[in-house]
Amino acid sequence: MQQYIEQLHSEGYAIVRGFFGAEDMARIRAETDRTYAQGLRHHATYRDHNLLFEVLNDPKAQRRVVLQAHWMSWINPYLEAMRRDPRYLALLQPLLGADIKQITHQIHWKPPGAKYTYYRYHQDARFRNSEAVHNLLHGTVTCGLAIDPQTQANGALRIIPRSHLRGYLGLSDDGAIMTGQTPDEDLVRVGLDPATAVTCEMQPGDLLLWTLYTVHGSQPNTSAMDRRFMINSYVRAADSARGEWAFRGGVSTPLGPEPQLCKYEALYERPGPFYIEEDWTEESRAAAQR
Ligand SMILES: O=C(O)CCC(=O)C(=O)O
Ligand SMILES: [Fe+2]
Repeated sequence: MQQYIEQLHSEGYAIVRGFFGAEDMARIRAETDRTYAQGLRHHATYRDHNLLFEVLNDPKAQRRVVLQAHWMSWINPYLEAMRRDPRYLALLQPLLGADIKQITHQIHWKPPGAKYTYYRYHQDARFRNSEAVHNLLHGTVTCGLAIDPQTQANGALRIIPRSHLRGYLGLSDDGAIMTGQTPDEDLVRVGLDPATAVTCEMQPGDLLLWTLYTVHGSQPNTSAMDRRFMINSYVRAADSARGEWAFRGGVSTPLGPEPQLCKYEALYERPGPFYIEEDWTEESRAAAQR
């Protein structure tokens, strides 16, 4: 584990090859497909407490697609156990200690043929409540599990090495994150060299680690296959008033009876369930102006 920790600290990312084996991945693929089908039952983005399905009527694919699911553990016992699998503890304990909470639990899809499958360059620190989560650089690790092979063509995550040492840079702060690709000038303006970007190509079962300050994004899926990716972000419990327990005193800890504040800050005021009609695509913004 030491080599991953060192690389995470020095480069801002590391790839653990073969974190989950072929049998685990077959089941994870099946549960991911089940989650997709559950999302597709909704006509638009749907929230119920921390559970979220981001659903879009994609203008290019001309069909409904699911782009993200959040906290699917509330409806999926297999994924609920998997998010706190002992292998995550073995990986995370040297970095975060034995008391670990989880702030994000997400599956992302990039359905083939869809238009909105890119992510502008950003730092995930923007998605944290900085009053409630501290020590953002060293108290948190985000883990991205390759469900499908992650390739240049299907929009694998891209990382700018050592960008995590630059503090918060404000990239893509002006709006939604999936609206296009970051122009090179935006990176240059904050002192980053676009040519240094690394495309994190991975096989199913590989795990990418990155920090909340690591600049990352991804290109659209131009291939005929999906790009399924599971993101779990863990935090040292002592640094965070947010998150669900994953490991408490080194013991894998299931979800309790009530959801805890994670990323959705209006959990108590507006728990749902409700629908959110999407308003961030070019098409919906143009329609709203007419
Ligand atoms: O799925 C991706 O390519 C990137 C997602 C991401 O960076 C995020 O949701 O913060
Ligand atoms: Fe991100």
